[in-house]
Amino acid sequence: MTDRHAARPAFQAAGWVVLPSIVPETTWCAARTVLYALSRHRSGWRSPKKLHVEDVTGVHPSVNAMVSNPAVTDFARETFAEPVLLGARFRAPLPGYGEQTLHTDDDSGYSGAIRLLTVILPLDLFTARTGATRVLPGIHRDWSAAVPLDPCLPVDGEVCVRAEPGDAIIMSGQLWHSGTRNVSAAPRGAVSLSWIEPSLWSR
Ligand SMILES: O=C(O)CCC(=O)C(=O)O
Repeated sequence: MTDRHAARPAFQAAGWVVLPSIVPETTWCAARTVLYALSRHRSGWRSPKKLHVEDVTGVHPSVNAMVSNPAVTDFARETFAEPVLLGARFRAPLPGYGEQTLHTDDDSGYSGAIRLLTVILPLDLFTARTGATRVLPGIHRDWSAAVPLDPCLPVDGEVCVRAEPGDAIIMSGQLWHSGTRNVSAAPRGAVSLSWIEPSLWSR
């Protein structure tokens, strides 16, 4: 967990950082209730492994408040010349699921200036038990050779990100990361945002 002033250098060194307690409890509690209800009760395609709402923009004022969180928006403004919020989704891996092969959200071969920020806003505790995100710190290190195909195998150097509802986990699009298996008895929900620098995606 990082204090606000140390967040930028920590992010630059490791490619990820946690901004603690940036969403008020009343906001994330209301958003959590809305998003769990929406993901469970709407019609349409459903995954047996996770609850999800692909686009959460405009669904409720509390969700809008999370999506437009000022601390996250400021972080995007400090990172990019002309930041654009590309998308906001809700995902909650169900008990027994959530493990993923380590991946980057940007093209794993891309080594230019940062052009994608992934922001995860937990709505439940992120711990090793609930299937927290794991990261391989250091965006300039090529981890591709170390990444096992089996998503449950740990990798030397990985960090399991502990975070609480109200925090924001901010990751470079070039950071290797993945969800891990949720071995708790409840879903592990979060809103995730994609912020981009459009000028670096136009070529
Ligand atoms: O569930 C997580 O913690 C990470 C999710 C993720 O990396 C993805 O869906 O691409």
